[in-house]
Amino acid sequence: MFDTRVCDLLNIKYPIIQGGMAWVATAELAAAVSNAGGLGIIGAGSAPPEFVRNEIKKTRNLTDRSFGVNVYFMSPYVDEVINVILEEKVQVITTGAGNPSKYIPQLKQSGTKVIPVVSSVALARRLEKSGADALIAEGMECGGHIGELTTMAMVPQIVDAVKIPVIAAGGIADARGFVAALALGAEGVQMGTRFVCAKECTANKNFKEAIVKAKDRSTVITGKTTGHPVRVLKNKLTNRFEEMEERCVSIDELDELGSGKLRLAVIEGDVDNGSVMAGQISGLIKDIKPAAEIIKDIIIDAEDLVKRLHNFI
Ligand code: TUI
Repeated sequence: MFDTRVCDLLNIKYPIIQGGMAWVATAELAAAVSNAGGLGIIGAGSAPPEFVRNEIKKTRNLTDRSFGVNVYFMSPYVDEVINVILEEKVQVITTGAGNPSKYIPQLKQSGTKVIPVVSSVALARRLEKSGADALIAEGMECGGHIGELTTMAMVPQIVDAVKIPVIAAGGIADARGFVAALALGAEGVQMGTRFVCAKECTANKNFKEAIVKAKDRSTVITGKTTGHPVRVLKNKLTNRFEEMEERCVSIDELDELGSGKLRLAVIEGDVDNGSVMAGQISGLIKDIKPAAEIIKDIIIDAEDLVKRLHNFI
């Protein structure tokens, strides 16, 4: 059950991919997800290339299975990180916050599958033409950088617009979201916030507990005025951000306020003054459990759910 083209493409048992979150998605988390039958992803974020190479080596020591690296296109090290991925022959790359088209031919030539994150039909079409192997359609329910469309509205439109497999992301944390994504035509899901609350995730426990404590309306979008909207949990930092955005301060001042704040929350555990990037589904997450349990629960519950849905016929 749930054996889709995504499983064949990525050589994985279950079509469940872990989001490649900057600072959060380290070797430990990526290996745990891959060992559990999903696809673990190392988040390169804005880290220098040697850091990324080291995480790849650490992951290889922890798992024999396929894993990937997420490249954040606003990083100052994009070219260097892509070179590391080529040299290390990483099986899969996912990309975010930019268009990876110019790198696709060389990545594919070296055997790396390329799965860009998109948030519109137009970009999905362009990247299919550029040779992407699959796409992650990420709705604005997700944490971190967001587009404008919701998962529910965007996924079926992208599924109809392209032939390559589509993976749904944004607002998914359990079997109900997984089955809903498949009903929309997706052939897999990517989850970020759910895997932050995996036992193996090395993020500070304050960061994980902030997600467990969050409710349905706990997230806000900051940075609408800077052109880089980001979904985070409401806290002192977001209040300060809102107050500065209302005063129409310069983009430089807002960028200055945001600088280093993701690290502050994830590594230092300062969830009051740091940027706690998390999705709207935070309110559904009530526990911290091993990645293998997260995946197993989704698959078992999804099999049950599909049977129950069948009874409607
Ligand atoms: O990348 C994400 N989400 C992220 S990255 C991130 S790291 C960060 N660190 C510090 C401050 C702020 C962020 C946090 N969250 N999602 C994937 C995604 N990419 N969604 C949408 C896009 C996207 C956006 C624009 C893809 C392509 C694009 O441009 C296309 C073009 O043609 O340039």
